[in-house]
Amino acid sequence: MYCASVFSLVWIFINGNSAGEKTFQANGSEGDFETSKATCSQAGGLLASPRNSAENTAIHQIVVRHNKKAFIGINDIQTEGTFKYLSGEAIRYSNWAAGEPNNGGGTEDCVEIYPDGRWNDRSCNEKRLIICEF
Ligand code: 291
Ligand code: CA
Repeated sequence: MYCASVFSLVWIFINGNSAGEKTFQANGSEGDFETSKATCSQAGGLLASPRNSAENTAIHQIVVRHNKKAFIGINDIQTEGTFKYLSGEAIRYSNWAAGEPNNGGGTEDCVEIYPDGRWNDRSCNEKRLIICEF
């Protein structure tokens, strides 16, 4: 195995941004929901989409490291109150903050993850840390 791959695996292990088959990465850049989705897709990945608590924890750690909230690949753009992955599949795992989702102002269809790992529905037009999964 090449040195770079070994270092990458060590880095992922130390920083804990891997869960199961997935690795999660951020480079500090920010964007609204559409920009975040496009950025990850251009990089050959997907906007980070936690499907269980291990994945959520890995994403949470990146949010803490950068001290910036991030969008996740979950929204209720299509049907208010029904949160789905980018694939269109309905979510089964969630980690909402108390009182969320509340569709504040009637315009909150995207989901941000807070520095405590909990989720809040929020306007898709906010700019957030871009975290991709590969
Ligand atoms: C409150 C809560 C959240 C909501 C958020 C936004 C703020 O959190 O009601 O559910 O998503 O407000 O409505 O939007 C703007 N424009 O400030 C405040 C943050 C901790
Ligand atoms: Ca909200």
